[in-house]
Amino acid sequence: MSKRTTGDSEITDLKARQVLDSRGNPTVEVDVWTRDGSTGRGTVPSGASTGIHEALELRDGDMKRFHGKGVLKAVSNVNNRIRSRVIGKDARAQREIDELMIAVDGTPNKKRLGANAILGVSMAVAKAAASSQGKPAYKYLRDLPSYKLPVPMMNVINGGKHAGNKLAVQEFQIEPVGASSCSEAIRIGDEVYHSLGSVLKAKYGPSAINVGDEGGYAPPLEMTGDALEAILLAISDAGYDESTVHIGIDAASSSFYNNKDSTYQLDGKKLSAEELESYYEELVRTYPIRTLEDPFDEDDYDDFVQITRKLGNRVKIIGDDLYVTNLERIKRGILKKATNAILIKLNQIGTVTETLDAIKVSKDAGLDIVVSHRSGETEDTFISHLATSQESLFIKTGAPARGERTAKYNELLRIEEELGSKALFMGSTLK
Ligand code: 2PG
Ligand code: MG
Repeated sequence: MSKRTTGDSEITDLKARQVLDSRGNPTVEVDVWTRDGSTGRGTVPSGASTGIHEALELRDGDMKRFHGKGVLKAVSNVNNRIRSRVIGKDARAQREIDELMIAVDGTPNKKRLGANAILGVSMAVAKAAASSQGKPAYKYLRDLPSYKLPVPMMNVINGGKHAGNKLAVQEFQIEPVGASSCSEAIRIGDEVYHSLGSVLKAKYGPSAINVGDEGGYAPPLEMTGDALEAILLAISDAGYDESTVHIGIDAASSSFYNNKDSTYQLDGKKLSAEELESYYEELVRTYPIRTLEDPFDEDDYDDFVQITRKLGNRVKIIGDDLYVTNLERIKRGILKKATNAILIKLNQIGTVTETLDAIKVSKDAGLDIVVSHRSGETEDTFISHLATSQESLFIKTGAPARGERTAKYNELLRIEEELGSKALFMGSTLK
């Protein structure tokens, strides 16, 4: 298509549709067009272990369609209420457009229009603006002379709500921090992933290499230690050691927390918060665990404070369900020194602008950033650009397997190639 005036980023149209995510659930996709013929597409992910404080994902509830999970209301909100207000705006006016949608919604958790409707537009607008400026999205989001690419945090064993096994811990990750580049880290992570497949198959039989929602293996295990032992063995079988590949855990502990008696159910035991903390300490002593996400329930700021005090000099304590990328909750955590790192998910809050604000405030307070996918994903690669532009320490986007996960890692490979000598690597800060 011949462009009229390159760089004329006035929005001429936008359109939403219902498509499927990686779990086969409906999700919102939005296309935005600008006057110079540029386009941007945003496809919205969806969580399973969603925090109770997240922005609302609007679903139809019509049990005759997609078992109630349709998103036609959200699609219609984009095509009607949002479209008429956004046409004519400059796609570069990200904040203005995001704030307009927040105002039209008018609720604290975006329940009227749906955070899925709003985010689809927000991401599509950012991508259309980048394309209109002739820039890759990472460069449009932040123009830097060089970029530090994130360390891949690859989820190689799935448990919790992402798998049909009995592991309480949701994610066991490998972090190839000792690599010299992001692409080398992806290669190392991939090699360890395949070694792990062999380890699990030999020990637990062929069905142990069936995979969970994020592409990690979902072996029939119950004990946290068994999963960690298998990963340790895989790291050495692949020819690496603990200085090159660290281990991370996302406990997603709200999923095994019982608020009636304030206990946590894992490894066949019922543990108090204090007992769980001692257990984490023991794990960190035994295994090269350097990141620990959501070790306690999403409202237990004080237990986060305790563990950060105890382990924070060696381990990144990451708040995910605790913060839900929400500025108010992040500020509370900063005041209390609840964690030393934060997980960032666009759809927890619902706009690109609020996500960038959350990153800025977190960074200014000295928190490390981990840009993250959701367990229900799409082919969208915006988070690879977001992580690169914000110099996120890690990118958490599942195993190096399944198209919706590899889409993000592959985009990082392309970004690194495009940047050439201007591509640096975050791993060097962690060795
Ligand atoms: C998490 C995420 C992503 P979900 O807890 O960090 O791995 O899971 O998208 O299901 O909330
Ligand atoms: Mg999490």
